[in-house]
Amino acid sequence: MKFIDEATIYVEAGRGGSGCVSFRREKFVPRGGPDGGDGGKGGDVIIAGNKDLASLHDFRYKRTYKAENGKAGSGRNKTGRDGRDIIINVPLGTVVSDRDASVVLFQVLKDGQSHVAAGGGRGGRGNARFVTPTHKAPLEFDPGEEGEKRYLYLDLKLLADIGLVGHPNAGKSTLITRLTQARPKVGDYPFTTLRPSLGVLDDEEEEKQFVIADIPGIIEGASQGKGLGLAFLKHIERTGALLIVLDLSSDDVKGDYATLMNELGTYRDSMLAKPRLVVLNKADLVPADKALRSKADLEHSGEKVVTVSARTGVGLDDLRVAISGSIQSLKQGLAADGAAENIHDKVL
Ligand SMILES: Nc1nc2c(ncn2[C@@H]2O[C@H](COP(=O)(O)OP(=O)(O)OP(=O)(O)O)[C@@H](O)[C@H]2O)c(=O)[nH]1
Ligand SMILES: [Mg+2]
Repeated sequence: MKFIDEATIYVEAGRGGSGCVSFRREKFVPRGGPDGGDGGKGGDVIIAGNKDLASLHDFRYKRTYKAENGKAGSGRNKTGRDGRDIIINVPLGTVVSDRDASVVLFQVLKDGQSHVAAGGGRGGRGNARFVTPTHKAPLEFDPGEEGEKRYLYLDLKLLADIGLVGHPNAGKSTLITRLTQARPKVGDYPFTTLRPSLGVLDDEEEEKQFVIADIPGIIEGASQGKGLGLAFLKHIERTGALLIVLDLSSDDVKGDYATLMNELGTYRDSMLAKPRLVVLNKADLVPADKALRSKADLEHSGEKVVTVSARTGVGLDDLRVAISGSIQSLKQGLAADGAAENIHDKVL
């Protein structure tokens, strides 16, 4: 099944109920005072975060959402019932914009967080409201107000603390299976991963958890649309840190690194500003001196480097420690900035 992370929907709030024109009828009172009630408010269209959703797949089939209209008022000053709201559930990380995606309206980051995407119209006033000392039997009333209607563009950007980036086949998915309980497909061919997935890394010492995102591999020219392009990078756009995964058995590890950095920077400068850790993977396939040389090269470029074999497990403990260290310092940096504690709040 294709992973759906974009959708355009149409939402329409309910219109307000009409006000009522009515006069009291009582025995022996041929024409009582006005008693037409107000109309009820139209229902709102509400967008709410739901942690159990993982994609925008549902929106392929249902694209129009209408809330109920308010009911008309009635005699005896009875106000019409409000229209029922409609709640649209979206996965956490959904960014909601106007139709052409030019203005971000809000983003949904927490379970249960809700926003009114289209407000219901006000109910109209009944004739009882139009009474004045000189106008005792009004026939006026307001029709209900129109509900808001608009197109919305939904863009899912997964929420994770750490993003894995690397060329296809570098071992990103193997790595996430070793660090977390996530089980993405692993294959000895490029572009095994076709959709992003998330895993949770338990940091037992700090009693914290980090969410790691695995995305499809990136190749040279990805910014021009080669391979799967850079579209999946949006899922790690909001992560606090990156793990750059390189294959030690490649002929040109440093060149691979340069290509990746170039593609990341082309996508967005901010990708290169994130704290990162370089993971040299597949150490089991190369002689120790080659691994050491690659490590020294990259350290020379100012990188923090950890050498591992996702297959044999060598170096994974060091990697866990390094991850937890870099995330801790990131969190401290954010706290010092007076920013929110949770790095999920550091968005856009
Ligand atoms: N020898 C060895 N093979 C590895 C290691 N890590 C991963 N592999 C193998 O490398 C191949 C690619 O692994 P994946 O984890 O699918 O690579 P990926 O980076 O997720 O690839 P894409 O999803 O295509 O981008 C698989 O055959 C893995 O078994 C390692 O440390 N040593
Ligand atoms: Mg993969």
